[in-house]
Amino acid sequence: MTDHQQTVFITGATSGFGRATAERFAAAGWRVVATGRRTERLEALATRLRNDGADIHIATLDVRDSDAVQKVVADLPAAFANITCLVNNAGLALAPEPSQSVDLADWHTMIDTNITGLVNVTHALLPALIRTGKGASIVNLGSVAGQWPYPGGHVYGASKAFVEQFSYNLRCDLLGTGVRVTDVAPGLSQTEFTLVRTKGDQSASDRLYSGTDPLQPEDVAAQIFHVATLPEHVNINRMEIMATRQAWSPFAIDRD
Ligand code: NDP
Ligand code: 8X3
Repeated sequence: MTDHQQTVFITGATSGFGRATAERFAAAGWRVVATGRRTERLEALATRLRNDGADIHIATLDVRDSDAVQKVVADLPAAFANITCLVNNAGLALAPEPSQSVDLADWHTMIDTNITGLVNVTHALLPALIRTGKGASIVNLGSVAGQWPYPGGHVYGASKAFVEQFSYNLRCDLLGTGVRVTDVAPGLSQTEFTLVRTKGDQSASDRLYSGTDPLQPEDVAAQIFHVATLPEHVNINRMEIMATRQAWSPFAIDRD
């Protein structure tokens, strides 16, 4: 199969990693299915990529709605129905405050999006991916937060730990089908992530990314493209990516 016949299905393609991933695969001649909730952003992306000669199909989609997910998959135009790569990217963090101060609705939104949404899309696309077989892949966006605890990480980090273990368990079940699964786990990355997490606090977002060199969406998109285009006998199980200027801190200790 040559590159230009391959199709990538991306969730959360309206911003950040998802949008950069759509651009990266389109530039390589892949057909792109770009989904997300903000239709006007999908339309702008489609116009831009089509002007560059790409084949792109857009669908407004909230991954939390399993009926809508199934309908988007069932309604894929024939040219976009043979999926080679699923990028489960849609996700968010909310409520950076400690667990004891969090609004329960924010925990539910993260679970519904990062866990339920991701399994909704995976379940709907597994038949197509298995039909593709060798060379197919599922790339799930985990996070350093799935492995490394930090204050205010609570349900967000736990949801990304789910993504990691679900990825490994999928690998077990998909053994023999040719379908690969990777948990791509970035650290500090400059996207709309912090704006969403702080519910629109642009200055908090600017503060987090200023004076350092965070990962950019294109850096992560390049690695997603890399794992999806490795030789078909190669599976990267987990890829953790950090900015060079990010590392770990010592344990916190409560003292008298
Ligand atoms: P952005 O906020 O820039 O992008 C998030 C994307 O997810 C948007 O396109 C948004 O689209 C989409 N999304 C959110 N909720 C839903 C939903 N219910 N249904 C469909 N789409 C949804 O953040 P990032 O690009 O940074 O985040 C992408 C992924 O990477 C997330 O899973 C995040 O947890 C993960 N990540 C981010 C890191 C970072 O530091 N930035 C580091 C590690 C992982 P729309 O609102 O239009 O639906
Ligand atoms: C996003 C990176 O460090 O804010 O997943 O959890 S972090």
